Amino acid sequence: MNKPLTCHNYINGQWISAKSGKSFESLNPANGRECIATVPLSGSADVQAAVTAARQAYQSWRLVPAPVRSEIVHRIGEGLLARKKELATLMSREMGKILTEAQGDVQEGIDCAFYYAGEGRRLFGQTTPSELGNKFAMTLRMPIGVAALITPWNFPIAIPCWKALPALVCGNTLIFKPAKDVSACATLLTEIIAEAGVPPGVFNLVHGSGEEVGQSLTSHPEVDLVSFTGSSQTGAEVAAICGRSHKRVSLEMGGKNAQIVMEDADLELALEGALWGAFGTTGQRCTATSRLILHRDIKADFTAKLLDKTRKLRLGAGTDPHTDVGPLVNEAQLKRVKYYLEVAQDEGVTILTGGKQAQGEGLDQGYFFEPTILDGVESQMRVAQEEIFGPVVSLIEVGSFEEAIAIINDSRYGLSSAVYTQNVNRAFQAMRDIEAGITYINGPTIGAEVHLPFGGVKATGNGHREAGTAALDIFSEWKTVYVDFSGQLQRAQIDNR
Ligand code: TXE
Repeated sequence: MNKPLTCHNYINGQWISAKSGKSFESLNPANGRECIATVPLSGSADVQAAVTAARQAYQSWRLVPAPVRSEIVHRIGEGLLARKKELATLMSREMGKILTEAQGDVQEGIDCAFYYAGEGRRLFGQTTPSELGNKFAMTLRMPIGVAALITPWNFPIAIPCWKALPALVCGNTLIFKPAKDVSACATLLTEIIAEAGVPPGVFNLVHGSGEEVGQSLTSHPEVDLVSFTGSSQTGAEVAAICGRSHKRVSLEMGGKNAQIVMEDADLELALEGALWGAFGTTGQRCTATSRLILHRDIKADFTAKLLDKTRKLRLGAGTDPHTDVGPLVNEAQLKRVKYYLEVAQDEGVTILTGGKQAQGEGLDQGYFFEPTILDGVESQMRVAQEEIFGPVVSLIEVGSFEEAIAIINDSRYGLSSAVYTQNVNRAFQAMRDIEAGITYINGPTIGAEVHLPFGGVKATGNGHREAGTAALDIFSEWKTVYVDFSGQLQRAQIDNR
C-alpha cells in the first residue's frame, strides 16, 4: 500500500487546510482498508474565503485577453499530458476504473484543453447590419463572474475539465467542488492548473460534502453560476436554490440509456457495443447502456452470446491490467445496486447471470458486484425506469422497429441512445424520433467526443449542453452592442418607416 496523500484546499493561490481543522479519508474502492488521501472537510467559512478570492480575481481576469487566457489553458493540456500516467494510476486507485479507461478519462481532459485553447482565439460574436443608417451592430461574449463547478466521481478529470476549461477561456473565476470520493484526483488536477500559471483566486478548490460545501456554494449570493453534474434528485435541489436567487445553472444529470438491436443488425458488432456500453466503467457512466431493446427474431441468439461474453469478464482492481470490470465507487453505490436487485426479484425478473456482490480472492475487501443481465424486463418496471448506475443491464423484447422506438422513449431521462441496424431508413427515423441528446448509429451509447455538444433532454438536463462551442453558452453572456455614428438621434422602428 502507498502512503496516503495529504490533500489541501486551494484558495487564492494558497494550499490550506479547512478552517475547522477537520478531515476525511478517500478510500480505495477495490480495498476499503486502503486510505488514498486525507482531505479537508470544509464548510461555509472555507467557501466564503474562496468566493472572496474569486470575486476579487474576477476584476482582473475578465480583462485578460481571451487568447492569453487560452494560452494558460493550453499549458494545462500540456501538464495533463505530461502527468497522464500518474493521474490515470491515481484515478484507478481512488475511483476504481480500469487503467485503460482512466487513461481515456485523462485524455478527454487533454483533448478538452487543446480544443478550448483554440476557442480562445475565436470566441466569435456576430456583426450584422443595423436597420438604421450610420449605425453598427454586433454581439460579444462576456464572462458571467464567479462560477461554482460541482462534479461527480465517475469522471474525475474529464468532467471538471469540461467545465473549468471553457469557463476559464470565457473569463470567469472558479470554485471547484469535487465529489469526496475523488478528492486526490481533484487535487492533482488543481496542481496542474496552478502550475500552468492561473493567477491566484482565478481557480479555487474546496473539498468537502455536497450538503456543506455544495449547498454553501449554490446558495451564496456572490456566486453567479453553478455548473452541476450528478443525480437528477440533487440537480433538482440545486436548480431550485439557483432559481430563487437568479443564478445561471447548468445541469447534467441521470440517464437510462438504451441500445436497440434490430433483426437486420450486424450482431457481432451490436454485441461488442452492448458489452462495452453496459459494463464499461462498471456501468457507472451517465451514458451507460442500462436497457437492451432486442428484436424478438435475434433475441435468443444475441442473449446467449451476450451471456457467454459477460460470464468471461474478469473482476478486479482497476490497477490490475488483467481486469475488465473494476469495483463500484463506494459502499453507498454497492448498496444501491444490491437494492435494485431486490427490486428486480420483486418485479419477477429473471437474473440470467450475476445479481450479487462478487466474492473471491482479491475481491472481498472491495465493492465488487457481478456483471448482471436481467431478462423478461418490461418497460414500466422500476429496473427499466430508474437509474441503477452499476453493472446491470435489462433485456426488453420487441416485435417491431416502431415498438423499439416507443420503448426507448418511454423514460423520464433522455441522454444517450444507440441503434444497431443495417437499414438506412430506420437509422434516419431513429435520429429523428428518439428523444435523447445523443444518438449513435451502429455504435454503443458511450463515446462522447469533446468538440461535440454533450447533454440530454427531459430529466437529464435543463437545456444546456457541455463540450464543443455549446459549452461557451453556459459560461458566457451575450452582449448586444449598437454604435451610432450618425451624430443624431435615430429611433428604431420609427424614423426609418
Ligand atoms: O450523486 P450526487 P451521488 C447518479 C447515479 C448515482 C446517484 C448518486 O445514479 O447512483 O447519482 O450519486 C454534490 N448541493 N449520478 O450521491 O449527490 C456531491 O457532493 C450541492 C449520475 O454521488 O448528485 C457531488 O460533488 N451539491 C451522475 C455532486 O453533487 C451537492 C454522476 C454529485 O453528487 C448536494 C454521479 C447539494 N445538496 C451520480 N448534494 C452522472 N450524470 O454521470 C450533493 N452534492
